[in-house]
Amino acid sequence: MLIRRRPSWELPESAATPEAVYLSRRHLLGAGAGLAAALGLGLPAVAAPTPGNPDLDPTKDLYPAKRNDAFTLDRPVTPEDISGNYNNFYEFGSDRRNYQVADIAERMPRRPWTVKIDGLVEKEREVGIDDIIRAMPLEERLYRHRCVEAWSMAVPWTGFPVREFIAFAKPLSGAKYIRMETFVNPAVAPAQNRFIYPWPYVDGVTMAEGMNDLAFFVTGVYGKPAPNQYGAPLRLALPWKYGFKSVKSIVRISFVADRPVGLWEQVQGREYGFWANVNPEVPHPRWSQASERDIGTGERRPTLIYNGYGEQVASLYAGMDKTEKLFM
Ligand SMILES: Nc1nc2c(c(=O)[nH]1)N[C@H]1C(S)=C(S)[C@@H](COP(=O)(O)O)O[C@H]1N2
Ligand SMILES: [Mo]
Repeated sequence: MLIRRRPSWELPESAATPEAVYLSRRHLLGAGAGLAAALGLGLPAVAAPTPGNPDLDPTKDLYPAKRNDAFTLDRPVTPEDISGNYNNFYEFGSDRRNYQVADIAERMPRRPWTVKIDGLVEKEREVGIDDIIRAMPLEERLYRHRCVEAWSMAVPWTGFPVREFIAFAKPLSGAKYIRMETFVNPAVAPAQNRFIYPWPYVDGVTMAEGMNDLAFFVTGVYGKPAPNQYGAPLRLALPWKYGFKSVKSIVRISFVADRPVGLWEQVQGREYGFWANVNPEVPHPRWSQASERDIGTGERRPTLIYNGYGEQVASLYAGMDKTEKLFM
């Protein structure tokens, strides 16, 4: 008999605001343009829909998905106009602190989009994203997100457990890791024209991590299909790890025998490793990880081991700290 204990991260959900009421600042700006046109200021009355407009998403009917109440927060949900305008998505530029990343990302077409499933699987195949999303049990989860740069947010993701995708992909027993890869399309992602990073963006997890209940594939946010800057149409959310592990806009998922080398590990292996579990006591070589700035409230708060999800994931790493750098 399995008795469900109340895990430590199920803290009282002090101020998780119903996200449906959030108004996107960028949409307000759009409304402003319409008003300007009505006043005869010569701007287009209706902005042409961009290829990345989530309102045109063919899976829109699946939202909002039912919230899974097992996942609660100890802090307010970050307003969409803040989390949606403070994005690390280096393919679209490295200045996350203005509207640039979101605006440039919105030019990326969301369809057609396929995901290649390959490596150690029963049958390699390339599947349309809608066929994946419609085969999966979508749910909403409130998750904390901790970037290695010492900022954090709390977001209502919609998606499905990685475990469900593993069952869909049918890996062979030799598969030990799941490697995930982002698109390469310099025509829409300007930074991919510059050879500063070894594109595509890659990262991965062990099979055991992927099977953990917390490992989540995201398709939506704030009760609707995710706008591109969040990593549409498919991204990872691994809330106990630093954010760079959560690969965005995935086009290829490979089941492999060898540990994949992530983009950040490849370019800066002394600072970023494979495990990247959140730990306030292990500083980044260039800054402390003891606390973080909540981009929603602006408050500084103490960082929690495994970002507060230790009860779910600590056992994955039992005894490994002797041989592995688990926290970088
Ligand atoms: N393809 C890709 N995925 C990525 C990144 C990126 O630059 N490219 N940045 C990572 C980092 S460092 C973080 S913190 C999160 C940011 O997700 P957010 O923009 O939704 O906050 O995405 C991660 N996934
Ligand atoms: Mo990050």
